[in-house]
Amino acid sequence: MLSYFMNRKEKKIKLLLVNCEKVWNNIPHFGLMCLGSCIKEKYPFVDIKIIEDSKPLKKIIKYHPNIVGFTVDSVNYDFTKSIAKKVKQSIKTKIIIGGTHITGCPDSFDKVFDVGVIGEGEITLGEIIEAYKNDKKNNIKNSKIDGLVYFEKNKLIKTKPRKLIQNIDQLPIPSREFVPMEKKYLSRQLNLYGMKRLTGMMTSRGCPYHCLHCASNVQWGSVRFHSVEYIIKEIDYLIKNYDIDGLYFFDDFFTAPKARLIHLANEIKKRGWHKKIVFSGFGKADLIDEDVVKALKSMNVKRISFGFESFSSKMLNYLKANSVSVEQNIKAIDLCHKYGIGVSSGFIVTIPGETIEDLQATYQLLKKHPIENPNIYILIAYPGTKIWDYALEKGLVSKNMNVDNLFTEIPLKACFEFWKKDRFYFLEDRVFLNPEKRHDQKYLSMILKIKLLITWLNFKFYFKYVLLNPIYIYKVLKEKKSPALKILFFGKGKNNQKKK
Ligand code: B12
Ligand code: SF4
Repeated sequence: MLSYFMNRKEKKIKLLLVNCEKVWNNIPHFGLMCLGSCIKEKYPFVDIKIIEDSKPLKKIIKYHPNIVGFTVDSVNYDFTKSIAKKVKQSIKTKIIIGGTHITGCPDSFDKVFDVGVIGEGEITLGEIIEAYKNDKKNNIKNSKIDGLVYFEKNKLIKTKPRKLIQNIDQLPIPSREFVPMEKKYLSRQLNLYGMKRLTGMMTSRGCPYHCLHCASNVQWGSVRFHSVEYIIKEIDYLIKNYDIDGLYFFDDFFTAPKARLIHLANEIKKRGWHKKIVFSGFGKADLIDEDVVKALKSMNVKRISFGFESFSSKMLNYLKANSVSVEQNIKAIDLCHKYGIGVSSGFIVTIPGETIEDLQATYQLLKKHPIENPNIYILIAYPGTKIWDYALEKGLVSKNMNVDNLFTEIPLKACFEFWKKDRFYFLEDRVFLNPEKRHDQKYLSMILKIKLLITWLNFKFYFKYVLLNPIYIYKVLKEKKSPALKILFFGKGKNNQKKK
């Protein structure tokens, strides 16, 4: 009898899903939770564990899984490769890679991984596990599995593209049981708008727009929505299990479709959740009107994030392929403010062809229409995007480059260093997509002027919340060696300090 149970135990496959996280984050990785939940539902013989850690090596080796699955955005690719190499040297295991980077740039696939998963991962990962289980040598390189990339005798093989899951309501609710919600994620809160237990979720996959810089539709191809019933089930699960009081919708634009939003707002009100939970999420300005903002207000949305990118029409039209205008963006700010909803947005600089006048337009309009939580980023070419193709053509990027430097932040320290040393030190190791302006001091100082305005607006917004939350300050200081903080303040993460 004992040997029967031991044999059964031996047959369990240990699957470890890893995010070598770089950004200090209070939201667990959705992709990994989706994969874990799906595999748990369909393959009870698999033991699943998720690790999110910027130093995951010891934990991986100690756990000694049969299969390790890394999730990788471009900024994590080089670091993850180095971890995978050490894992291979230490234990016998199969290593899979999935996520946005390998989906956008399968040609950068490295031999340290056994296979790469391109695109949506739930079904592909299931088939990999079956292949592992059924093959005597646990071979997972299998031409019959769609959506794979791997090396076979030094030749890079890409199998047929994986078809998208059409009805995403079929997927189980991403289970947070695999991650330390209480100990790690829910305890990293800033008490913003009084929220102490904030988390996130997604109500759709993909975006129908085709902005030149964005990797969203590289990843998803087409857009699919969860039904209101599914969303309500997930919120209910989060309230019952984690007593959340804040919820961020990470969809590319959760305010659409309008009918779904209004239906959702009504269901939330019916349950009284608008009195308990502060909501926020992403919107697209061309889809915002008075009805939408009223629905947002009624369900207790306190802040909406947009991608305004630039207040120069020329730059905006270029990046967003004419899908939204500066006027629509300003109108969205005014409408949100009219209903007491805060606005946050990213602004992008170093766009090809951008002039000092374009930057001035952003500076002036932002001063005139201040928003609560703006951010500024340098333009980055992510694999698979149109900007990537442009940069490839100009010889600014390549599939074998060190993608660790594809970081968008302009560190605060740059503002001080620039005046001190008269140079833009943090840009030295970045891809600069507006090369003519790389050494134009006036252009660069205009960027810093916008950065300072943005820092000031954020300071005004966050000050009261930070003051209210000394525990948060303590935690940030405790984690001050974390890669995320280094990137925000100094422009270099722990993971990308060692250059090749
Ligand atoms: C939410 C989000 C965040 C959140 C992450 C929250 C969290 N913990 O998950 C935050 C705000 C922290 C964030 C940060 C950043 N993000 Co972000 N983010 C997103 C967003 C909006 C959704 C991602 C998501 O959850 N998707 C849903 C899940 C289900 O999909 P998924 O994770 O891709 O996983 C699926 C597949 O990829 C695959 N898969 C993924 N991993 C694996 C692993 C294995 C083993 C297998 C088999 C399959 C597999 O299967 C999964 C299920 O189908 C996307 C845009 C988008 N719409 O996709 C950008 C996006 C992923 N982010 C992006 C970027 C650039 C960043 C930052 C670098 C931004 C910065 N400030 O510099 C940081 C880097 C974070 C890091 N890796 O350290 C880019 C990535 C481009 C690229 N090529 O790398 C995207 C695509 C945005 C864009 N418009 O271009 N982000
Ligand atoms: S930038 Fe926003 S609107 Fe444009 S494609 Fe990406 S997610 Fe969609």
